[in-house]
Amino acid sequence: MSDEIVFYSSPMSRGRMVHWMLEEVGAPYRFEVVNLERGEQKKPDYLAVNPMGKVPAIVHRGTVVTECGAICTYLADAFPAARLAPPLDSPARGTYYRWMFFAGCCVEPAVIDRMLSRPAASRPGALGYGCYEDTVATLEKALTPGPYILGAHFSAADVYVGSQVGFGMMMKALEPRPVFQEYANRLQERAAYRRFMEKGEQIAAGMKKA
Ligand SMILES: N[C@@H](CCC(=O)N[C@@H](CS)C(=O)NCC(=O)O)C(=O)O
Repeated sequence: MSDEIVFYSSPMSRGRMVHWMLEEVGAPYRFEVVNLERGEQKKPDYLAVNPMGKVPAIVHRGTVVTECGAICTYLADAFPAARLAPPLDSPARGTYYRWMFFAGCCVEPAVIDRMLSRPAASRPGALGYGCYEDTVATLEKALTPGPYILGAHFSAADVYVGSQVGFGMMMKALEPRPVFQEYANRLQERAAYRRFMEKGEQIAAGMKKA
């Protein structure tokens, strides 16, 4: 069984989070471009990998993993030498899961709803994230004083939360509070972040030429 990670993605998609994570992990991976504009995500070959017809997805040691949060969590555990998750018996493990899930279940839908100017819910209590204001205030508190969401140590949770923060501010759907800006700047200085950006740009340029 191959140990290589096959990474299905498009350079201008949520797959960016996983691409960054793969660079943090440092394990060999093969980027398989799924061209969303050409609808390749809905073709049978790819639906056999992810029946949702969405990117990203990875295949590693014969197992398919989809959902950015799940993939980042999986990779941190599959490659412990990269030290991107607190040990299983550490109290920080609970905090780590907490913000991983908060990013996917609260930050992402709150930011996307704001980006799409979706009307406020008539019953905010029925929404997993409640309301945008509470979600953003909770996120700000979690990132204070930092420098990372678990405090002193960078982890996969920063890849996932930090990607949401960077994307939200870029789309003007997340208020550029100083805490968010400083956090995003700090993360973007990482060597793995720069590598993934450079590789992503090269892949995007190749797609334009093809
Ligand atoms: N919940 C998924 C969302 C994935 C997703 O929505 N991907 C978008 C790109 S950002 C996609 O593949 N869209 C193409 C489509 O739905 O046709 C995750 O976190 O991985």
